[in-house]
Amino acid sequence: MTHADVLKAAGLTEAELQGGTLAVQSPIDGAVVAHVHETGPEQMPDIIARAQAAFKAWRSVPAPRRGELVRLLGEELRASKEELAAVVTLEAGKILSEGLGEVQEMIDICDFAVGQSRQLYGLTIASERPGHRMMETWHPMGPCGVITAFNFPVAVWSWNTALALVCGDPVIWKPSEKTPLTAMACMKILDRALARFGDAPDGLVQLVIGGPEIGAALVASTDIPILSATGSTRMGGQVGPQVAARWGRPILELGGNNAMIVAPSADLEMAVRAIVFSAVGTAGQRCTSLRRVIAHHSIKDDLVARLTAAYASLPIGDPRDAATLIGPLIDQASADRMAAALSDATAQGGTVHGGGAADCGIGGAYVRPAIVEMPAQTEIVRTETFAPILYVMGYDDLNAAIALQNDVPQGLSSCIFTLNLREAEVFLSAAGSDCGIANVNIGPSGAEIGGAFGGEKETGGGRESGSDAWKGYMRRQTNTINYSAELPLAQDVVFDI
Ligand code: UN1
Repeated sequence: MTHADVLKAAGLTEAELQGGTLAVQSPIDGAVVAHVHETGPEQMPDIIARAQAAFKAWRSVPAPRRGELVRLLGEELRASKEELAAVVTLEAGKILSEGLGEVQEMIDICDFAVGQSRQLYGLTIASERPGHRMMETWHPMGPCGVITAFNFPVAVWSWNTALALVCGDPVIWKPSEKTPLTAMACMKILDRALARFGDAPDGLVQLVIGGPEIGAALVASTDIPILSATGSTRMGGQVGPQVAARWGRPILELGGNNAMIVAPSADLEMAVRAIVFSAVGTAGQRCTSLRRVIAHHSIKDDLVARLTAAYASLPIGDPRDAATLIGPLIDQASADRMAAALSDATAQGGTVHGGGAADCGIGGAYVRPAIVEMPAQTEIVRTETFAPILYVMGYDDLNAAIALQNDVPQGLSSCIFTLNLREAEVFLSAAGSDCGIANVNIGPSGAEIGGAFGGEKETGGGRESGSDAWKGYMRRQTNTINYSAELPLAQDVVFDI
């Protein structure tokens, strides 16, 4: 299929794809595939007012009925899975299987959120006063701004939106400027669900396309009480404090610098497979990508030899080709940053295996993944480079390995490969990994939606997706009800008048 065929199959029209000011390139071959229309900053007040009006209506719709809209969205996503995945591949450069996986992740969170719509539970609490009852109620919070990154151009939107909708919150979505077409295609699918649903308020989910000034309007507005932002630590470092300063609630999902500890007892065959998927999958452009291996000295050389052998045979190329495992980086600037990081690593004492451009003959920024043996955790190792670079370091003592793993500014995902129960439990203990995600005998990427997703330190502290992440989209109200004929005060305070 040509790029034009893919966009047409996803329902995008000529009028939507041409005549705008934002040029969209496919990383597959660098071709400019569209010029889309951008939202003007002057339109933002109206868009935010529409979201507020939608909130006034949506908050009073029973939550299970709100869940029905998300159920329909899940159905429509199932029906359009291939078409949407093809746009993800076209615009983000993901291989076919990962494009499909991204849409499956959306379907999964819809299913989860539908169930959640009947489980917005609050506690009942024992009151210290006679004739009193206490409880807590979860109420809708208000419009939720969702700023997403290019690397998961629709899944991250769906984690936020499926939950926000069942929680009673409208959504304004600002996708990455690099992936507006995927967002537009996704809105077509949502429109079909809305049409079947029938009576959703106008402006329940709105898409805004443009640069930082559009995002800034969402960040600044007190009418947007929740602002979920996924992207770089630099971006989050600006957005988080601004939202907090106006008493909004930021949900931040920022950089990672994810490690795997490989212990002497590890199943090395399994570890190699997990390392390769986590380090080079999505061309190393997941926030959960594996960036550091900390291997016990007794198995380190064997592991590096197995990894370099596995890396040598990885098919790099057109992500639409079913045999490809490594597609392009999002753009040439990413490839330049990878090259700069590798030369920094060399200057800091590293030995580089691989790296460099891979000429696939079709344009696009294709690179060979790199393994870099490092004598120590130097500055470049502590830096997240959004590319397939894997730093390998050695250790002798597990506690030192855990300390090394934790000694980076980021705290998203982590894992250990070991068959030793004590080591595994130490890694998961309070004195173990300091990350939001810690796994045993599984790589750090490819998390399921059922768990809360996010991490600590410069990763931003936000949690999205499963577990009780829904609470981030609601306000908690504590209720005390007096059904007695007396008015006793708490803490035995006497205040007779
Ligand atoms: C991201 O890279 O921003 O765990 C999200 C994973 C995916 C989500 C990654 N489920 O790798």
